Amino acid sequence: MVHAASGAPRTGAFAYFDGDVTAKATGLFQLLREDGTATDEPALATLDRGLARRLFEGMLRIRVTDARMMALQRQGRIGFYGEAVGQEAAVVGSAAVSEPQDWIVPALREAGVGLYRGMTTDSYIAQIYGNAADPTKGRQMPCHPCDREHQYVVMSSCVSTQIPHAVGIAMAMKIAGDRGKVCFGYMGDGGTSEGDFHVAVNFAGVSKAPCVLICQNNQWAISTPGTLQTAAETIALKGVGYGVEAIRADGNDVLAVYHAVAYAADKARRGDGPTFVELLTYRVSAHTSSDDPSRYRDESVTEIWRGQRDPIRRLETYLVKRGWLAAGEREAIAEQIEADVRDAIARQEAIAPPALETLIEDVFEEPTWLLREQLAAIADGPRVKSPHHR
Ligand SMILES: Cc1ncc(C[n+]2csc(CCOP(=O)(O)OP(=O)(O)O)c2C)c(N)n1
Ligand SMILES: [Mg+2]
Repeated sequence: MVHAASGAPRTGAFAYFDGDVTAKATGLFQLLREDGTATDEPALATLDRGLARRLFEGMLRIRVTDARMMALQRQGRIGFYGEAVGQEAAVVGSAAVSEPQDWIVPALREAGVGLYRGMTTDSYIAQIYGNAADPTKGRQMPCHPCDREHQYVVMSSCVSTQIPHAVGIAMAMKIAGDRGKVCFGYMGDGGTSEGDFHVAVNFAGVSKAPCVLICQNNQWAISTPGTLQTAAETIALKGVGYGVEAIRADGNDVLAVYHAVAYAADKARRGDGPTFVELLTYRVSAHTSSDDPSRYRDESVTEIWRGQRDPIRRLETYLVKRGWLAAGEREAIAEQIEADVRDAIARQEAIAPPALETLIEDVFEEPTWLLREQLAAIADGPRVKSPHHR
């Protein structure tokens, strides 16, 4: 919407996309400064109010849901959780670009993309509990959600194995002549050190696959800091090495994320090939509920990202100044989300685990005698009942 018509040079902040290949991969595209002021007011003149509010609501949904899920984990009601606190702009800004016909191949922190596309809170929570309403029948770890209807593929626990899948899906779309569809593949900074990343980006470039590969550079891979992850000046430059255009943007500026990813997705929809987008952000949370980052990093740095660099507050300040968000409205939206999440938890906690027979389903059309015999043996044996399933 704010991009110049095809062929015409872009102006103002958007001229970033017409810059030199290296400049785009080493600079930092930004539309909102840390204090919520616009880097280029005219560039935001045509910003859609509804979109801006959806981005805000989407970020708050992740923030509120994550907080509730972490509380459940600490109470022993779910086994495991990984938050995306501080990374909401990267998640939601990119999700908002995707269209229903697109495919999403996420990494660890993108459950919010699924939720933004329409995965219900109930389905998300059912998958965390692994109950009878869980579409994967309790066979996944918590925090590995999927949503077939919204073309949101389950995340891969093995770092970066999903990137060849994302590129492969895009290559298949191209072979099938599916113009206008994009596959979004996500990864973390640590993911870019894996062989699979390099194989995938290479093939994306060679095949001109209609994909947008998005790296959430949150500067940590569990306890490995960015400085020990790569000697490259930026992660985006790794795309340039494979002939894939790379864009580096401020991952805590949701408007910058949205426009950088929109630029990349428009290009893929036109048939002009892949883009690698590096979104600079910070993992404000622990790696997961099993981690204690105070043992390996200076948490005073984390506090800077949690406070003055918070992506939600940045957009909030801008929206309030533009008259698009009333004072106190944030609290009202957050309360509504909180109520939705609490209701969904109550519903899902009341649902029993998947039926025992589901253990032997989906492998053979007709379960073999051996599986049937094993099931009978389990059914006769003692069963441990979860205290949370009534
Ligand atoms: C192939 C593989 N190696 C190691 C691990 C253990 N592991 C899980 S997440 C992770 C770090 C991932 O870091 P990054 O890609 O930056 O993503 P982030 O967690 O920061 O979102 C590691 C090493 C794994 N799951 N798979
Ligand atoms: Mg990381």
